[in-house]
Amino acid sequence: MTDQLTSVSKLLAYVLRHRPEAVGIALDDAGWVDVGVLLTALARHGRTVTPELLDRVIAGTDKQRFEVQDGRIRAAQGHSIGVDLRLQPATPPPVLYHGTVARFLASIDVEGLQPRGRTHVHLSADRRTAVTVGGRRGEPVVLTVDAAGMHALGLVFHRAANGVWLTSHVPPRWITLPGGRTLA
Ligand code: HQG
Repeated sequence: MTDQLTSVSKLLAYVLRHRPEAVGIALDDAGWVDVGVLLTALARHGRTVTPELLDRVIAGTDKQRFEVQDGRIRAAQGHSIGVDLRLQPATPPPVLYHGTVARFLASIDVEGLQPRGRTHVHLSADRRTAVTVGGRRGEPVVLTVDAAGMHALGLVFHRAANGVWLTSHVPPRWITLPGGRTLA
């Protein structure tokens, strides 16, 4: 992505996941806002984004962070504000991955994976994505999650429109460290 696309993508992620009020808009309870309302609000705050640029950001990000439907836009996942994306519960692949860093492991060992600042724990079906996610914070450590075991026990998973897997908490017993050690 070009610097311009990345910068607009980050701005949209901030507004649509975390702080719509920063540009004076409100999201509906499923996280949507009218595209025209969003662009007008951004322009009013000195961040003009043309419809053409918006289209390029939506199409061109490394992962499909934004969904557009019927003239409305929302972030596909990653929210810290309480939206209900109305995703159906889904059967996850047997194994999912979570990228983190070594300094969080002692706490994860005790608490499992917590959503922290977001509404859900984020998991990926492929290890490579988890390497990238963990790598945002330092040397990545990829945890393996026994999603089949969790699902069999009735713990609920959702798959966001961009393929990211979401769940509310991963207790330690379902987590395996890179060397094969199981937590808890
Ligand atoms: C860690 C990005 C201590 C967790 C990515 C992570 C992703 C704990 C951090 C998406 C913990 C939360 C989400 C515990 C979890 N004790 N640390 N009990 N439980 N953690 O950013 O998964 O590029 O909220 O390991 O690509 O890193 O923005 O979650 O390190 O898909 O589109 O607490 O954000 O997407 O950090 O990333 P985050 P994440 P975008």
